[in-house]
Amino acid sequence: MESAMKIDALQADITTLEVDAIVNAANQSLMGGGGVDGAIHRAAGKELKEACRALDGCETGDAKLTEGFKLPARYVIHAVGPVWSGGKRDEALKLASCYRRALELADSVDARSIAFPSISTGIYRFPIERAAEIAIQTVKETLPGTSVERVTFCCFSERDLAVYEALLNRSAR
Ligand code: AR6
Repeated sequence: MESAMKIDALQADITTLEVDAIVNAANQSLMGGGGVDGAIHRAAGKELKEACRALDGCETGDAKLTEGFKLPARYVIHAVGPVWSGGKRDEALKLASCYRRALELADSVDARSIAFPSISTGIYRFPIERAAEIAIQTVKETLPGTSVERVTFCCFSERDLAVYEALLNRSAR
C-alpha cells in the first residue's frame, strides 16, 4: 500500500464525532451563526462564544483554534470560507486556504484526527462538486508531515456524501 493517509467520508452531525478536532464553517466575526456554526455553538455551550470573542475575528481563508468545551472533540478549528459569487473572486484559492490552515492548526496541537464539514457549500453557496474536489486535493497535499493521521469529511446530506465518495473512490484508483 502506497499511502498511510486515512481519508474517508461519512454522513453525520459533526458535533457528535469523537475526534481530536472538528472544523467549523464560521464567518469573519467568529461569533456564531446558522448552519454547522450554530450547531457547534449550541453543542459546545456558551464558553465557546467567550473563547471566540477573545480571538477578535478571522479573515476569509484563515482559521483559528479554540477548545471544544462540551463537545466530544477536544478542539474546534473555526475556518472562514468564501461566499460564492460566481468563481471570479478567488473563491477556490480561499477555500483551499481554509483546509490548509485548519490542518496547520491541528498540527500545532498535535491532533491525530480531524473532521471537516463541507465548508462554504451551505449558506455561502459554493458548488458542492467543485468544493469537494478542492477539499480532497488540498487535504492530500497538506497532510504529509503533519501530526494528522485520519481525516473525515463529515457530510450532512446523503447527496453530499455521494459526491465525496465518488471523488475519493476515483482518486484511490
Ligand atoms: N454537521 C455537519 N455538517 C453540517 C451540520 C452539522 N451539524 N449542519 C450543517 N452542515 P453552512 P457555509 C453542513 O451553511 O456555507 C453560518 O451562518 C451543511 O449542510 O453551515 O460555510 C456561518 O456563521 C453544508 O453542507 O456553512 C456563516 O455565516 C455545510 O455544513 C455561514 O453560515 C456548510 O454549510 C457559513 O456558510
